Amino acid sequence: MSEIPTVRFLSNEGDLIKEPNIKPSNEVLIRSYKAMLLTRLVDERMIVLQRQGMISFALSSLGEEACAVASCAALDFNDWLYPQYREAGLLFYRGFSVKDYIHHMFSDGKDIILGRQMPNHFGSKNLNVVTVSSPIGTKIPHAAGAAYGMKILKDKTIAVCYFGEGATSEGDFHAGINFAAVRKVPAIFFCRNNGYAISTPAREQFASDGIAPKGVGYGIPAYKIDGNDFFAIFETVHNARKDCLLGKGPFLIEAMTYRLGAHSTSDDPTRYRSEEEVKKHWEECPLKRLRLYLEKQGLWDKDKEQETKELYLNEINEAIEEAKKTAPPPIESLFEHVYFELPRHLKKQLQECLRFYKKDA
Ligand SMILES: Cc1ncc(C[n+]2csc(CCOP(=O)(O)OP(=O)(O)O)c2C)c(N)n1
Ligand SMILES: [Mg+2]
Repeated sequence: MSEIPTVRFLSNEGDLIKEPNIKPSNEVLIRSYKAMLLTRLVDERMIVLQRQGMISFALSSLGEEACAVASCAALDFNDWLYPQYREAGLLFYRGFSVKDYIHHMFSDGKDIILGRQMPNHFGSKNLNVVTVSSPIGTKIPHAAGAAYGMKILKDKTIAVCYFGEGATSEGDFHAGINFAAVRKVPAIFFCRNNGYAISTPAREQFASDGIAPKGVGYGIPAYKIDGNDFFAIFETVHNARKDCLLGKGPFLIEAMTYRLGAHSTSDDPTRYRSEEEVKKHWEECPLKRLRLYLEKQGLWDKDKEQETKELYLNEINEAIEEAKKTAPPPIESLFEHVYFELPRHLKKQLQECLRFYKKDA
């Protein structure tokens, strides 16, 4: 069995065990910590709102926030991102507003994708973030194809595709990685191995030693990293991006992390894993590790933490109040943005819909 060492720099106590070669600036570290904190606070509120019946569904990135944020911080703004659904942090890092995010979670009339997706299936054309789709793994061939386009056009950009370890059991993973490898495209395939695909533990999903050896099988460089270590993610993604632009891509990165929360609001993890197991993984919490590091460097303290939390919670509360008052998307919007001219059969369906709506009003 192939042995790929795990890249790790940051201890659970927030000390650097060894110096990374590529280190983010203090400004990037603080911006990233804030994006991780914001992700956690928004996620917490969304789960409560779902329990109160205000929104239909919610997924959280609890314990995995560093994967999206540290990787995004190491990229260029023009790189295209293909997230799964636990990557809200990359939107916040790129400047997506809390209001826009919460309108999306409410699927209301101000949701930029007009309620056409489930909550947590965000996207932003302005921020080069391709909208999440529910079928697992489908974005892997899309990212490979987009990166091939970038190569042909000689763009100085790359595509980064995020997915869980469960997605690697899909055919799309193999088709996408193989295509990307053969065409030597500038892409990073970033796998968050959080130990579970809903209730199925990783040990029941594949017989290989994790995901990284699968990259070796397809002939591409593969890394295994501590996915809760901001510095390990930042350096690995930074180097992989640089090498992608030199024609040495694609890369497969397996980030070892842990899903501290439930899969989604439709899941009860107490049915398939113990509290002791979860408690043990809290020690590796990526937010705590980065906060302790920042505190030890004199870049953060209790007052800043308190002020930032208050600021974000106010922003979240305001956004929720606004979303509660926002009407759902107009029924006509269901028929928009696909055809330049609406075909006859859809015109008929639209008329029927409007008739029903009028009847209800
Ligand atoms: C093709 C497909 N099969 C099954 C599902 C149902 N499903 C939704 S999430 C999920 C687990 C995915 O696990 P993983 O890729 O490890 O991501 P994680 O949720 O752990 O972040 C499954 C099976 C789906 N959405 N799409
Ligand atoms: Mg998983």
